[in-house]
Amino acid sequence: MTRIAALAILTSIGFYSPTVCQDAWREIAVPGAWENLGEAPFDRLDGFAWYRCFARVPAEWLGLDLTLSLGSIDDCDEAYFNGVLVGSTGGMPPEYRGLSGPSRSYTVPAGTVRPGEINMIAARVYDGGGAGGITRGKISIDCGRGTMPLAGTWLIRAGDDPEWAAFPPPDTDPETMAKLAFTEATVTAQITGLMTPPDSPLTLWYPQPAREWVEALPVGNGRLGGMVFGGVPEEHMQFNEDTLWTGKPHEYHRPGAVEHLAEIRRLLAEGKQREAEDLAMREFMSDPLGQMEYQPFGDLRIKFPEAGDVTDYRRELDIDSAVARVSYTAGGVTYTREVFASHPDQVIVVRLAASKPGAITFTARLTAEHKSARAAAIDATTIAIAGQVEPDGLRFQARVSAEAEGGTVTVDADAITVERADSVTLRLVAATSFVDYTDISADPAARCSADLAQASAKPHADLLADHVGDHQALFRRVSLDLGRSGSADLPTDERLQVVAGQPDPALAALFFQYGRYLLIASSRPGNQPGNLQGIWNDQINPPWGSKWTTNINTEMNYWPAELTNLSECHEPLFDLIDGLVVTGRETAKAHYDCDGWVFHHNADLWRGSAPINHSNHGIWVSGGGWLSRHLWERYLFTGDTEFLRERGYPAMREAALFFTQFLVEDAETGWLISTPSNSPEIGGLVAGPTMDHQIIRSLFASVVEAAGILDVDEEFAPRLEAMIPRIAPNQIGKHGQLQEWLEDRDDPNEQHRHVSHLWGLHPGAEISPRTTPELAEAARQSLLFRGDGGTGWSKAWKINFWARLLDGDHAHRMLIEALSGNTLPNLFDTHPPFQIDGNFGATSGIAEMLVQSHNGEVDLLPALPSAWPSGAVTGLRARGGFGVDITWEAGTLVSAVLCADLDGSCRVRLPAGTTVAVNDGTVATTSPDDSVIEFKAASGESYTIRATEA
Ligand code: FUC
Repeated sequence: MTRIAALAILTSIGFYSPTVCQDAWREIAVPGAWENLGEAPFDRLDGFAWYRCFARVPAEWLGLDLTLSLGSIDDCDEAYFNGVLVGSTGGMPPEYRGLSGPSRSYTVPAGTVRPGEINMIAARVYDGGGAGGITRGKISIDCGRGTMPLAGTWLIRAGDDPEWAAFPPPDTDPETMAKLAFTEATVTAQITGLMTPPDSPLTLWYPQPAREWVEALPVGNGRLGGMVFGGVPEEHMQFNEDTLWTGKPHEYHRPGAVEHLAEIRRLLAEGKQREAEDLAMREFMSDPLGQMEYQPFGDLRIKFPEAGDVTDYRRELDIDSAVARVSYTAGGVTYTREVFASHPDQVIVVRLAASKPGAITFTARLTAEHKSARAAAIDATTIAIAGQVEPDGLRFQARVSAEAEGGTVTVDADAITVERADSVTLRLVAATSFVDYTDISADPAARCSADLAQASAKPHADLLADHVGDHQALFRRVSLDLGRSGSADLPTDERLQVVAGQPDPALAALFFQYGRYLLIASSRPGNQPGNLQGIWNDQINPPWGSKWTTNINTEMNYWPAELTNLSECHEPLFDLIDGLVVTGRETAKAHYDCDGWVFHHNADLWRGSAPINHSNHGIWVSGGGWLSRHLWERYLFTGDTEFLRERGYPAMREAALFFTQFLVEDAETGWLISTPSNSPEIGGLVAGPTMDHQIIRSLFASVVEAAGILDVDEEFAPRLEAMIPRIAPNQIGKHGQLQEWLEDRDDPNEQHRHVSHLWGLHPGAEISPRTTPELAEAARQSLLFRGDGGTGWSKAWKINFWARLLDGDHAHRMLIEALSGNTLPNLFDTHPPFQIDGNFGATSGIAEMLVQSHNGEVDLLPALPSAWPSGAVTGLRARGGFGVDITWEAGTLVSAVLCADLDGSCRVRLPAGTTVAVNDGTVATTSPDDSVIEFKAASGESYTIRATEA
C-alpha cells in the first residue's frame, strides 16, 4: 500500500486530516509560515507539504560533514539531502507528536554531499494546526570551512509523496534547479586540528570549532552563561542571564476552581475519566493555561581578519579551572583565547592573546534575537545592547568593554574595533529589570554599569585567579578515578561514538565531574535555580519553555547537590520553594480550599503553581511534597538544625498541612488517597497514583521527625503520624510489578519514559532490597518491564534505580546507554533535544553506585560495576554529616575514610565478606551482622576503615 493510500484510509476513518491533494510545486519565501502564501491550499493547510531547495555547495567543502539548519518547523519534519534522510523531529502521523519550535539541526555525512555541484535539500513537513511550515530561525548549511545561508526562495508542494525526496528530482528540470540554486557561501581557511590530548583528564577537547550550538562549550557563574563556539574567522559566544523570561508578575491560580473539585472527584470515582478531564480542562486549570518561557539574551561576535590556513587548532573546556580555551596557529602566529564566567566578579571574561606583539585585530559586536534589541556605544571602549522582551515585560541590557595592551581600541555606533594589540581583555556583563517575581522595576543599565565598573577595576590576572579559586573551592571537594583506557586519548565527541563498544571508565569519571561543573556553573546562592537547560538557551521558544518542570526534571537537577558536596548550589532551589510557598497558598485555597501550599508540575520565573497545559497531566498535586524532600535531605546530609528550623520545616510543615486536608478516604478500600492527580505523565487524570502516596508518606514522616528534632508542633505531628498508616500502601500486582495505580492495571509492555511509581525506591527511601525486599523485587520487575530505553533523563533516573537495587552492572549499562545514546558532543544531555537534567541524574547515579546512605547506614560500594574494578573517590557526602573517601581494587574495598561533621553513632555497611579495622583497631566497633559495623563518631574526627585479612 502506498503512503498516500494509507493516509487516505486513515483520513476516511477519522484519525487525522492530512492534505492528500496533488498540488504543483510553487515558490515560497523561507522562513515564513506557508499560510503567508495567502492562497489555497496553503491559506488554511493543516497537514502535509514538502519543501525543496537547491544549493551549489562550494568545491572546497569536499570531504566535510555539513550541518543542515532548518530553523523552527511547525510541527514535525523529515529532512533529506540528495534523497538521503538526514534527520527528523517530532513524530509523523499517525503516531503524531508535534514539536513545533525547536530549531532543527541535522548532520549531513560528507559522502552524501556533492561539492562543486547542485545538491537538493527536501523537507517533509506535517502541521497539526495553526501556522505551518519552516517558520523562522537560522536556515543554512554550515561546516568547519564556512557557511551557506539558505534563507530565500524554495519550492513547496502540498500533499505527501515519498517520491518527492528523490534526487535528482524527476519533476524539477535542471534549468529551474540552476536558476533557484543558492550559490553564495563563505569559504574559510582550512583548519587542521591538534590531536594530542590535553594534560588534564578533566578536559573536554575538540580539534575543530563548534559547528552548532550543542557543540559549543558552556561557561557559567550561576547567573550568566556563555556558549563558546571557538570559530576562527569569527568567535561567537551566545550568552544568557537567568532572569530573562517572557511575561511579567502574574498570579496563575483560577478563582472558583474549587467549586468543581467535588464533581471531578466524583467522576473519577465512577470511572468517568474522560468527563473528569473535560470538566477539569474547562474549569480547573491555570489562568492562562501555559506558563512563560526562558529567553536567550544575546550574542557576542568577534570578527577577525582572514589569516589563511590554520594548524594546531584546539578547543577545550577545562572543568577543573572552569576556563574554555581556543588555540591555533595561523601565519606564523599562535593565537589563544580564554573564556570564563566569574562568580566573584559577575562578569564573563574573554581574553585574547598571541605569540607575537601587535597580532590581534578584530571587530566585536553584540546582537540579540529580540525584536526590540538595539546596540549602542556607551563610551570609548564599551558597547551595549538593550531592549525589552515584550511591552511591560522585562527590560535588559548587556555591555562589553575592551581593554587592550598595545594597539588601539575604537568604538563606533555599535562595534568595538581593536587593531594591532598584543593582548585584549573583553568584559561582558548583563542584567535585567527583575527584582523578584512580584517586582520588575530594577534598572538594567545601572546594574551593568556597576558590574562593569567592579570588574574593570581588576586586572585580567586577578579576575582569573579569583575565578579559579572560587570555582575550585567547590569543584575540588570531590575527586574520582575509575581507571583509564586508550579511548581517553580521543577527542571528547569521538569518545562518545565508541563508548558503547570500548571501555572508557575515564569518560564516566569526566561525565560525573561535568555534572558537578554544570551545577556550579548554573546554580549559585542568590540566583535562579537551574531550569530545563540550566542557564544555557539560544532559543526564543525553547523546548518546554525551558521552565522548571517538577514531575522529575528540576528535582533531578539537584540530586547531586548534597551527595557530591555542593550543598551551597542547592540554595537557589530553596529560594524557588520560598516563592512557591506563597503562590502555592493561593492555589491551595482557590483550587482545593485547603490550607498550606500546593504546587503542580511546572513553575516559571513568576512562580506559577497552578495546574498547566492539560488536565490529563497538569493536575498532579505532588510538586510541593517532592520539593519539600529537598529541604529535608539538606538537613539529613548536614544536620543543620538552624536551617531546618528557619527554612526547611516551615515549608515542609505547610506542604504537609495541605495534604492533611486534601487526602480523601477511598470508598472502596478505606485508604486515604490523592485525588484528582496523575502518575506523571501516563494514564491521565486519576484517583490515587502510587507516586503521590509515596511522596506524601515521606513528607509526613519527615515532618514528624523534624518536629521531634525541633521540639515543636506537639499536636500536629502526632496527627500526621496517625495518618501515615492510613495512606494507600504500595501494592504488588498480578505481573509481580509494583502497581503504578490503585488498581492492578499496569501494562507490562508499556515502556513510558516516566517511572514515577518507583519514587519510593529513588529518590525516596521507603523501598530497598535491604529493608523491603518484596517491594524492591516488585520495583525491579516494573523497571524490567519499562526497559532500558527512554529519554536522556529517563535513562539517568534508571542509573539511580539500578544502583538502589544494588545492581551495579545494570546501573553501568544505563550509564553507557545515556552516554552513547543521549549525550551531545559537548557532553550536554539530550532528551532529545538538549535538556540538562540527565547530566545531573547521571552524576547522582554514579555517586549512588559508590556510596548510599538512605537506610540509616553508610553503604560503601553498594553497586560497584565490574567495569570499574579498581578506583578511588574522595569527598562524597553521606547522610548523618559524613565525608566519604573510598579506595578499591579488584572489585573489593581496600579502605575508606569517613570524616564526621557531627557527633553520633556511625553505622557502616561493607561489601559482603570484608573484615575491617577502624583507625588501625583503636576505635571500638560492634557488628550487628557480618556486613555492618557500628562505632561512635565525634565531630571533626576522621575514621579510616581498612580491610584486613580475614
Ligand atoms: C515532562 C517530560 C518530558 C520532558 C518535559 C520537560 O513533560 O515528560 O519528557 O522532560 O517534562
